[in-house]
Amino acid sequence: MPSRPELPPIEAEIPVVSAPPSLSGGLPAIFSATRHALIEMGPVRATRELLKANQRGGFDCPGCAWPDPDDRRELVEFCENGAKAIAEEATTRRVTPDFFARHSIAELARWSDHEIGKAGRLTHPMFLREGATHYEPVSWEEAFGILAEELHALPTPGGAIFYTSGRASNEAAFAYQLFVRMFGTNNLPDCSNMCHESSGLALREVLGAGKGSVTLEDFGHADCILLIGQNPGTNHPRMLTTLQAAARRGAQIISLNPLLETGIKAFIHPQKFWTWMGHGTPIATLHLPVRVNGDIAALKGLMKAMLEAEDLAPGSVFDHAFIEAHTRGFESFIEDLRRTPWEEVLAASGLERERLEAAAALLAGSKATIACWAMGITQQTSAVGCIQEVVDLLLLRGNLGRPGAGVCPVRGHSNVQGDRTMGIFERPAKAFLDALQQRFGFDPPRLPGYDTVQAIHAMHEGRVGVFFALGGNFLSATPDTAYTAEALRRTRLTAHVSTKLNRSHLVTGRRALILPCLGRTERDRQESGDQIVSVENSMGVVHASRGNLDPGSEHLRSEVAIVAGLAEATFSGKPELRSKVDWKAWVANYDRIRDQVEAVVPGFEGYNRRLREGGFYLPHAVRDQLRFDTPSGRAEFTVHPIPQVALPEGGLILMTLRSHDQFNTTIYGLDDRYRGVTKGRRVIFLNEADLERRGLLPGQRVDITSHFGVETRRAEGFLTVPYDIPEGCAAAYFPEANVLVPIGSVAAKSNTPAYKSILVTLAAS
Ligand SMILES: Nc1nc2c(c(=O)[nH]1)N[C@H]1C(S)=C(S)[C@@H](COP(=O)(O)OP(=O)(O)OC[C@H]3O[C@@H](n4cnc5c(=O)[nH]c(N)nc54)[C@H](O)[C@@H]3O)O[C@H]1N2
Ligand SMILES: Nc1nc2c(c(=O)[nH]1)N[C@H]1C(S)=C(S)[C@@H](COP(=O)(O)OP(=O)(O)OC[C@H]3O[C@@H](n4cnc5c(=O)[nH]c(N)nc54)[C@H](O)[C@@H]3O)O[C@H]1N2
Ligand SMILES: [Mo]
Repeated sequence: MPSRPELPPIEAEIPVVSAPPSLSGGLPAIFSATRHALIEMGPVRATRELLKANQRGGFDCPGCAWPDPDDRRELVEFCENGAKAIAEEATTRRVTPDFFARHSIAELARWSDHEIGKAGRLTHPMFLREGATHYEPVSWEEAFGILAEELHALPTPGGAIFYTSGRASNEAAFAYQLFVRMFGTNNLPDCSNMCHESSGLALREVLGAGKGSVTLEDFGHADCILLIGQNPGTNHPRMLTTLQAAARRGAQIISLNPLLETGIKAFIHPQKFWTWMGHGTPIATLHLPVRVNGDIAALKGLMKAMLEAEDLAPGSVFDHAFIEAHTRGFESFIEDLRRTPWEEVLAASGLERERLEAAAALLAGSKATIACWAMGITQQTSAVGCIQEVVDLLLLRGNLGRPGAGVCPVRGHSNVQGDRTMGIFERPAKAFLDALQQRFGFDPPRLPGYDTVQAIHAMHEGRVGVFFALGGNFLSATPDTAYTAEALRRTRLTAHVSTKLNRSHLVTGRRALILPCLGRTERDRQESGDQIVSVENSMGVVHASRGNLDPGSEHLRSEVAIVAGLAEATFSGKPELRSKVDWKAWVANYDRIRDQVEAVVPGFEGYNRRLREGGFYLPHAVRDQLRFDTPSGRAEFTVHPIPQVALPEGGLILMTLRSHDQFNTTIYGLDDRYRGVTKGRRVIFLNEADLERRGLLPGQRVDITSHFGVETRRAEGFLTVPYDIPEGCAAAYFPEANVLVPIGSVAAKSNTPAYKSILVTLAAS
């Protein structure tokens, strides 16, 4: 087989499969977290760091965007996966110039993602010359010079793309988008395009605000919590504490998910020692094992059952006063619901009517309901419509803008929400650009830029000279890995600001740069002293983060300093732009950046002061005032058809998901303890009936072919794992399965890759 450096190599070792456990947290969580930390950091550094995560005066945990309790005093806000994320960054291993001299990029590409990640922290800026086989060290000044040279060589500013991953701080993000817009483009794709784009867009359309409308406190008042397409045990472990408290209070929790994820089954808090041996608090009151992409049908089923109850006793289920006062489109919505046949609901959702009715009864009896969701529904072709159906469901009982009720898209990256607030967006609002123009005295570009998928197409078509990334692992996170690799190779220069080595450094433009930066855990010392940065969590709380560890190398620069260096080099021959911002002064003291944010972005009054006082909530019209900033001034009921899936002969619908031992493309280890798979990741989870039907055995290697129109894509050597998953559905891990995701298969409107609806067929390897 020809070598494909863009793909993770097929593992030699055979994964081991056992029954998934029924409990999450508890002793195994403590052991797993501590082991990772000790291996990566050594005992002293490990203990010091783990105790500082999410504590006042410490750093924001890079693990996820779940909020901390407002008083942030409880030591319990430590979690297994947060510990792994910290260990990954605070590792004592180093990727030095000597490492790059010893290993060619061709050799590194044959390493697994796990091995690449374990190599350690990057220490020096590195350069890959045209045609070279090895990276070599460069000075920061040379690196900025190369970037400026390539940027100046572009025919138009639109020939450059500036990607962002969601770990960048508010300060770095604000400086970065300003530089990019002064350079002359809105080509600011970000990881959000692949993540909660569908949520932001759906919520803006129907509620006028694209963010979640609940606070952590609301979970203390909810009667019912809907968890849709989310695996909190693995991806937002601290959320389990919140859910556990709600369950103990008697709140009902309904999970809508093809899988009954272990974290949802039950949870023993890893730090409440006295419950270690107990049975945990049962978390999912009711589990609805929906078919992949069956959520619109399921939601319609829930609402139909509520409508039938309402018809029997008018006024007993729907909140007519709320509907009358605050919404639009109720009648046509109800008409459509009546016309939707139960048979279609049941066939498309794969659920039994009784179960839907039982869940509907819980929803109808709940005085306050919160709906939470994540990638299970945002990465479907009909994601935007599906999220709007979730809103319909809440509107029926007035579940918005009051305690214990509202929408809760659970964000992933720890500052993905903040980056958007700071203007990392390819389609910025006019008001935001006007504010930039007024404050900085330049004409920001007004045409929309490329989102992530458009960026890949543009590179593929040869329209892009420079690809720059502030964090992330673009090659492995994006869909259609082989196509994206071709796209990146057609650029003149790829440059990555990174903490760790990843596959995107190995599949490059004609030339490539690695710019190593400080991580969250590290002290950021500048001219005016140690700096703090700030981040915004999933619930719109802005707070400070301060790293305390010695930097991994003396050559690392902060993201703010790297953006500033890039801006200075790029604008050095352009005094009219040069004079707009004193970049050096911004680096010397980040308070100055925050003063500018305060002047440009609404809600940041007294930014520096309030940050030091412990943080603050950004305003939210729905949450604070029950105000809907839609064109009609009302919340909109909307109608969305049940998606029709045309499976190929013998086909399955495949979702790609995260194991318990990874953070996106960073593979911590080869175990998915919660799903009973260890020592390997190249597996495909299937219903036993589907195995039998295809004459396949458990533990057999299969090749997967994905189908999109006439196009096919292939991934080889996946081990079959019989699993409790609805018939006709399958699951495999991200990023191994990304090569199967067709670049053209995206969500309507949000253009988010449909990572969770890949039509596939299987054949024995
Ligand atoms: N440890 C750890 N923490 C993380 C991350 C990580 O990789 N590791 N990643 C971070 C990021 S960036 C994000 S966005 C979040 C992601 O957090 P999640 O969204 O929880 O992540 P996924 O693993 O993609 O899981 C999606 C869930 O959706 C379900 N699902 C798939 N298809 C469907 C469907 O059609 N309908 C329904 N109802 N459910 C479906 C799957 O069974 C799975 O339980 O986590 C963040 N936190
Ligand atoms: N098939 C499939 N694909 C998916 C998904 C899926 O569910 N299925 N999920 C999608 C989602 S939700 C997301 S958010 C994207 C994630 O896409 P990305 O955000 O692009 O990917 P990550 O794997 O989080 O990026 C990891 C890299 O970030 C760098 N890094 C870590 N910390 C820092 C830091 O502090 N600063 C800087 N500058 N760099 C740092 C390290 O070098 C590390 O290698 O992937 C998407 N891709
Ligand atoms: Mo994400």
